[in-house]
Amino acid sequence: MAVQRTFVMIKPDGVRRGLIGEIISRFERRGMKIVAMKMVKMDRALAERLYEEHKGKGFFEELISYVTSGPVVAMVIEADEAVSVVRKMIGATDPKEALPGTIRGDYALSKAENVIHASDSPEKASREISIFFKENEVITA
Ligand code: FUP
Repeated sequence: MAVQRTFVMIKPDGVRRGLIGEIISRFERRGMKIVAMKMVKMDRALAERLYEEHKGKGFFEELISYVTSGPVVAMVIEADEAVSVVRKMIGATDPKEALPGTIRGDYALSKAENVIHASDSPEKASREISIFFKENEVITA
C-alpha cells in the first residue's frame, strides 16, 4: 500500500456545464480524500507551465485558449495508488475511446474539451501540485 497524492483539475467545460459536484462525488464515493481545492481562472503563463510538455505541438494554442477560457477547479487527491487509480477513473484522453463509467466516457466526446485533467505519474503530480498550491495549502493528517 502506497499512499500518493495526485493533481486533478476540472476544466472550463466541466465547470460551465455544472459538473463540479458530480465529479467530486465520484472521488469521494471511491473513498479518496480531497486535501486541497481551489477555483482559479488560469492566465496564459500558468496554462503554459501546466502544459509545458505540449509546447510546439499542433494542438497547443487551442489547448491554451480553451483552458484559459473560464475558471477551473484544481484539487489534490490523496489515496492509495492515487495517480493510477484516478487516471483509470478519468478514462482515455480521447473521450470517444474512454470507457463508459469513466468521467470522460460519461461526460465528454471531444478530445480538445475533455472535462478533466489528472497527473499521469507521481513526478508529474508533485510538479503540478506545486504549480497550483503552496505547501501550507495542502492539508496534512
Ligand atoms: P491527458 O494526460 O489524458 O490529459 O492527455 P495529454 O497530456 O496527452 O494531453 C493534454 C490535453 O491536450 C488533453 F487533455 C487534450 C489536449 N489534446 C488535444 O487537444 N489533442 C491531442 O491530440 C492531444 C491532446
